[in-house]
Amino acid sequence: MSFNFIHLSDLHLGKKIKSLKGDIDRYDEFYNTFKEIEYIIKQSKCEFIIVSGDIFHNKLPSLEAEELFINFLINIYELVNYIFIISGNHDSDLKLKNLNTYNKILNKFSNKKIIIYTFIDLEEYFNNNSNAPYFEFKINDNNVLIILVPFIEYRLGLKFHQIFDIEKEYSYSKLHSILLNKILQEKILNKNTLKILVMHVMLDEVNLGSSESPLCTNDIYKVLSNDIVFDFNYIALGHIHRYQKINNIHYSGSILPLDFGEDYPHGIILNKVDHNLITSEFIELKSHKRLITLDLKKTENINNLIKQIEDNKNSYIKIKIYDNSESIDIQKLINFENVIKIEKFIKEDKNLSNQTYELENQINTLDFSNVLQVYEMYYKELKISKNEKDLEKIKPKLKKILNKLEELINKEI
Ligand SMILES: [Mn+2]
Repeated sequence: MSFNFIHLSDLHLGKKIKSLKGDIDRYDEFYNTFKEIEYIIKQSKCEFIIVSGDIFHNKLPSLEAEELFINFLINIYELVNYIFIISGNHDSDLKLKNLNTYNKILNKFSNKKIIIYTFIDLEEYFNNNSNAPYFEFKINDNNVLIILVPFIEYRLGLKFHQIFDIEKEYSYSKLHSILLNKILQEKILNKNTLKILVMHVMLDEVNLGSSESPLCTNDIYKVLSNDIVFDFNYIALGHIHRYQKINNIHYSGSILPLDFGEDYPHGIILNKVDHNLITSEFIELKSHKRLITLDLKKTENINNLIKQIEDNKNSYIKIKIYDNSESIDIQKLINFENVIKIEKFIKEDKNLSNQTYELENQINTLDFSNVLQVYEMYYKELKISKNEKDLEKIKPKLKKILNKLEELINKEI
């Protein structure tokens, strides 16, 4: 007997786009995207759904964001038997646990289940042996085992070093491997069991999607695929916003583009299981707007640029212009409703590479009142410094950021 399940991730409900016309709320796009997903769930007759983290963009989501998610759960509740959810780096564990209240109410009327697993549960499991991170159930004659490992903040991961009495120098990646070993130890794995692992991590070989939090895509957070593979039939990952598949490891990506770096297909993964053989299909979601970047260097002249703005009425547009570009009537560009961002690049040092040039411009226009933005710059800087030789030239600016950062932190404390 065969059955289906769906894997989705990185919803980031409540994420807004900053624009020169104010913050753009994307409630309608999220709403329509959920309608699309609900339709796919209904059509494909799924047994269960996996959501691998980052439900809400903010730790304190707005009422609208919460309403979107609760309505989604209610709408799919009768269509599937189980909904598995883990927390991602953007989620507040307590906020997600609160959703269990709705679950309890819904459970009164049926025996379907929503299982929400956060770091709090994982800690409890290893401390008190309660709240196990695995769930076993039967679908017809098939045994299914789901293992849920929520996002572990680096600093909090150190707690497990004490619990297991493992050496301090164990890496974040090794820690995941040890956790999985401990969890799997308790299971007698039957050959006929379909084994699925759900996690919110950055693998060493991924292709980043652009708007993942820079704090959590730092090298220390890298997990080696060899450390987590074991013999799972399907590994359902979240955290990276670009859909990708490495053997049996799947990132479904974010359900819609979250910033201008994410102009690529977004969707969910529909899986058909037949005798423990899984066939996966990426289904693209289309009810969101695209976030398009138009670069005057590429469009060559202003007339082409304007034509492209007009041709893409239903997209959000960012325009890149340069100090050496022909004199441009910026107000005329801003008047187009779909133009929401204009970036002007000023090249101070002609020998800088384009990447460093962009970075330098970002530093020049940086608003130091925003501590988080300062952090982001710092980490972006770290990433670029590895493959760029001209770091020396922007080091004074980096120093400026660090000084400012120190100043801000002192003020905050
Ligand atoms: Mn995410």
